[in-house]
Amino acid sequence: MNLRALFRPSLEERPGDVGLEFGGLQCSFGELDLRSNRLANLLAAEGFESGDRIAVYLENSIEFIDIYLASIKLGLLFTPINILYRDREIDHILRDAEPRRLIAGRNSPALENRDALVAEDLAEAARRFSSDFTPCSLKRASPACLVYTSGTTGRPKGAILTHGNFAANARTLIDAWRLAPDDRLLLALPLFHVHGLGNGLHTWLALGYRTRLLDRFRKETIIQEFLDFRPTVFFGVPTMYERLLDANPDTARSIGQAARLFVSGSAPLPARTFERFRELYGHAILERYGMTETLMNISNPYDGERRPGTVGLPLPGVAVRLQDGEILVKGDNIFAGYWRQPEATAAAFTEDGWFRTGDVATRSEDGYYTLEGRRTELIITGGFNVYPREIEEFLREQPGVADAAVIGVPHAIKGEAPAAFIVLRPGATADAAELQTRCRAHMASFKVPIVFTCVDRLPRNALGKIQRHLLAQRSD
Ligand code: MLC
Ligand code: AMP
Repeated sequence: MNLRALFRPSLEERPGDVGLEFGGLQCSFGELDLRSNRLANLLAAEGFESGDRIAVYLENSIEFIDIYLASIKLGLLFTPINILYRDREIDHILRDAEPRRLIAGRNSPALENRDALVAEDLAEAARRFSSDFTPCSLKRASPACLVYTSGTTGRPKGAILTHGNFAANARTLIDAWRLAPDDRLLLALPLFHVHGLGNGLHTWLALGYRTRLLDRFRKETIIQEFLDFRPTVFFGVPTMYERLLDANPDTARSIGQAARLFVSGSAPLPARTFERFRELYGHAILERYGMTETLMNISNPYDGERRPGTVGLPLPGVAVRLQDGEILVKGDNIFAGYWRQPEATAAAFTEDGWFRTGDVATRSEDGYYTLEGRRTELIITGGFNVYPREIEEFLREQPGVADAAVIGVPHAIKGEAPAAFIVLRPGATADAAELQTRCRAHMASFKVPIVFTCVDRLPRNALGKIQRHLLAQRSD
C-alpha cells in the first residue's frame, strides 16, 4: 500500500465532504485534491522529478498540506525542516539532502540569504495551472519522506521513510486505537515531525475524519480550541498535557465528556500527570512509544489497562525484543535507512535485521514495557530532541570558551531542558547572557541552555569522555 492509496477513501471518494478546518476556513477533500494537482503541475514545471528532494520549512497550514500531497503525487522525497531551526541547522539539512528547491513561508528566517520558493506565492501561482494531474506510480518501497533526526554524532541524519512504512503505521494505529470516520481530531502538533505527520495527518487522510489543524499549539488558546471544536481524539506530547492541567475543573470535565481518546508520546508522560489528567478530564491518557526511524512501536491498549509509567504492549505487526535491555524492533513500519549514510544504517541494524532503537526498557511479566533510559545522551524537551554534542560544539566555537558540556536537567513543564557547563580560557570572563544570546541566534530555541555554570574543568574519565552523571549531581 502507498500513501495515495491510503488517502483515496477521503481525497477521491468523499470529495464533497469538509475534511479540514484551519484558521476559520473550511476545506473539502475534493478541494485539497485539486489544489495539490495544480501545485504538482507547477512543481513539475519548476523541474521537480520523481526522486528529487523537496525541502519544506513551513508552519502548519493548508499550503503545507498542498505541498505534501503534491510531493506524493510527483514521487518526491518530502523533507520537512523544524521551523524552530536557525541558519546552522537549516544549512546542514540543505547541504545533506540536496533538495531541488527549498520552500519556505513568507517572512520566515529561512528566506534570508537563500534562494527559496515562497509557499504563499506558489499557492497563488498554482491557481493558473490545470487541476488534472496524472500521479506517478508508487510502490510500497518508494521513499516518501526524508525526516532529519537529531544525530548522536551531533549532526542530524536523514531517515528515509517509505510509503509502506507510513501506510503500515497509519493502519495499525487506526485498528489499535479504534479511530473511525466519525471521530474529530484536534491537530496541534507540528507537521514537520512524524508524530504530527504520520499519526495525525495520515490517519486523518486515511479515514476522512473531520480535523481542525492549528498553526501551532498555544497554551493561551488551546482550551478554547477544545471547547469550540469538541474533538473526540487528541494526540499530544507530555508538555501539552501539562498545559491542559491548567483548565478549570468544569471546563476540563466538559472537554473530557466530548472526547473519546487522548494519546501521549514522543517523551515520557509523568505518572503524576496521568493521574491529574484522569481526575480533571475523566480520561486515562493512552501512552505509546515511537521514533522517527520506526514510527510507532509499542502502545498501551485501547481496551484493557492503560498503565501509567509504561508504554504498553507491542503494536500488532511490530515485533519487539530486548537485547541487553535495549529495545530491538522489526516490522513494516521500520525505515529504509539513513540518507547517504550506509555505515550508520548498517550500524543501526543487527545482522538479522532488527533495528536497534537505543532505548533501554524492562518488560513486565504480563508484557508491558517500561522505558528506563537511553543508550545515548539524548535530551527530550517539550517533545523535541536535543543531542548535547551539537550544543557543546557550538559553545566551544565561542570566544573565551575552552570547553563545554551540556546535560539535561529536570523541568516541570518540558520534562527536561538543556543546561551548560563552561570552562573559560585563561583571562576570559563569563557572560552567560551573551552566550545565551549567541545560542538563540544560531539554534532552535528549545536547544538553548536554560543555565550556564562556569567550572574550572569538566569531569572526564580516562578515555576523555565527559562524565555527565557527575555534572548532573552538581546541578541539583
Ligand atoms: C514552540 N514554539 C514554536 C512552536 N512550538 N514556535 C513556532 N511554532 C511552533 N510550532 C516556540 C515558542 O515560540 C517558544 O519560543 C518556545 O518554542 C516554547 O514555547 P512555549 O509557549 O513555552 O510552549 P509550550 O506551551 O511549553 O509548548 C511547547 C510545545 C512544543 C509542546 C508546543 O514543545 C512542541 O510543539 N512540541 C512537539 C514536539 C514534537 O512534535 N515532537 C515529535 C517528535 S517525533 P521562545 O523563543 O519563546 O522560547 C517523535 C517520535 C514519536 O518523537 O514517538 O512521536
Ligand atoms: P525522535 O528521534 O524525535 O523520533 O524521538 C524518538 C525518541 O523519543 C525515542 O527513541 C524515545 O527515546 C523517545 N520517546 C518516544 N515516545 C516516548 C514515550 N512514550 N516515553 C518516553 N520516551 C519516548
